Amino acid sequence: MTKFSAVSLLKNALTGHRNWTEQWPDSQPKEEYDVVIVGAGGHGLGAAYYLAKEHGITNVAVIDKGWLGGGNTGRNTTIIRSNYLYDESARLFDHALDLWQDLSQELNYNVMYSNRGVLMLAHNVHDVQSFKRHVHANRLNGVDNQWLTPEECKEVCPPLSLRKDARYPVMGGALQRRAGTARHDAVAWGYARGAAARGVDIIQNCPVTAIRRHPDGSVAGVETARGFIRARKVAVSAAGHTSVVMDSAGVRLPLESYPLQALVSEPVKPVFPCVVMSNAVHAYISQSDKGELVIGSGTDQYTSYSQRGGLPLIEHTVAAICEVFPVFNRMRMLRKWAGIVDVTPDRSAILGKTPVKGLYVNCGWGTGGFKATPGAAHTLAWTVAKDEPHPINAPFTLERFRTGRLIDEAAAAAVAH
Ligand code: FAD
Ligand code: PYC
Repeated sequence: MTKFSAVSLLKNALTGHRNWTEQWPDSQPKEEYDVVIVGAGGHGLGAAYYLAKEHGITNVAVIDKGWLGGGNTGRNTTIIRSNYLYDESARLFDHALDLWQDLSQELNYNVMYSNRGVLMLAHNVHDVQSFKRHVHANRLNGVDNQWLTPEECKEVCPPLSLRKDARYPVMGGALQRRAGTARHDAVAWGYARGAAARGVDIIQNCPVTAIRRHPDGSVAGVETARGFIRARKVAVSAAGHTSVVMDSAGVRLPLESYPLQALVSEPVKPVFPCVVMSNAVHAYISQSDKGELVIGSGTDQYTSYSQRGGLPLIEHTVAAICEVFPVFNRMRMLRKWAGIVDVTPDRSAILGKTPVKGLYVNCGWGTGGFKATPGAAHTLAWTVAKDEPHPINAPFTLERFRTGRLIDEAAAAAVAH
């Protein structure tokens, strides 16, 4: 694997970029692996990377029904933050935020992490009270977050309108300065490259059709479009399709799958210096390095696997954005898309062991799992390697829906559920 450095970039620039070697091979499945991971999104690829790097487990395959990073990893609006309410979430998302800081160096791959700050706007008294509660809870957990007046919000984000007669007047905001964005594809590619360099097979265009179990109940392997693959351990990290895959192993998950949409505008010069989110209006916005405004919407009202999403939601989002940022009124939108997000009843992830020996699951990230990618992957790898919970993922069990020990982040979520 070529190491990226100033020297290698210069050398390849001088030869017209014709001599770069492939970043990961297109592997064919072997008959047997120690670990099979279903889903080559950031979470699955990251788990393979940490399994190889930190636990020395390299006889691993990551299998995807499509191309790697083509699921929600490549469809999200890349917002990274750790300002969740509950202690369990704060630990998990702040662990991820710590890993984001050095991820480019760790992977020798520029994931373009940019800690430009995430500002969550309050538009009503409930928002003000709820966000102030978050600020206090975050600070108790050592997570940076601060309350800003409307005028301070405008200083952070000059395009913001402070019109008092607006349908959604700005009454203040919570700013996490360490939060920001990263380049989503690069995260998948960086982990894929790092995992493949350590011997992991990445198998694309190969749907997993079922999980098979031994007569004693333990996991035996996966049926795929290219035949049966034996595995001592299987980890499922298939986002909106996780419940279907897990159902084939006889494990029912409390998940509902919805389309979540996003859209981008035509590119313009840098005008938007941070990320702004608004729970009340179900809209969030940042500007990509290419100059496009990246705008996120809410989830559809109905469960679906359509990967399109309804137009009325987009219209509502754009109307809200235009009211909060009238300066964008005349911008043209270029394209919209959706991803299928996996939503749990308490809007927190399920990450760890399952009742089936040798079967692990990482799902329920709903509208907010991109930011968790390094943290989820890192702790999932630990759990698969040691067959025990990591102290950080330990509360995120499937069991909690039976015992009632929920981690109820619904109110803290960024978008409509
Ligand atoms: P994915 O990247 O979806 O990977 C799962 C993979 O499993 C897919 O590649 C899929 O092809 C594969 N798969 C499925 N079924 C099978 C099968 N049977 N066999 C083989 N492979 C299979 N989160 C944030 O933190 N911040 C945001 O700003 C944000 N914005 C979002 C905006 C949108 C529009 C969407 C859709 C999501 C957003 N999210 C956001 C959520 C975030 O994208 C996801 O939680 C996260 O990317 C999940 O990563 P993953 O690796 O688990 O899943
Ligand atoms: O979780 O921060 C988030 C988020 C933003 C957009 C979608 N999810």
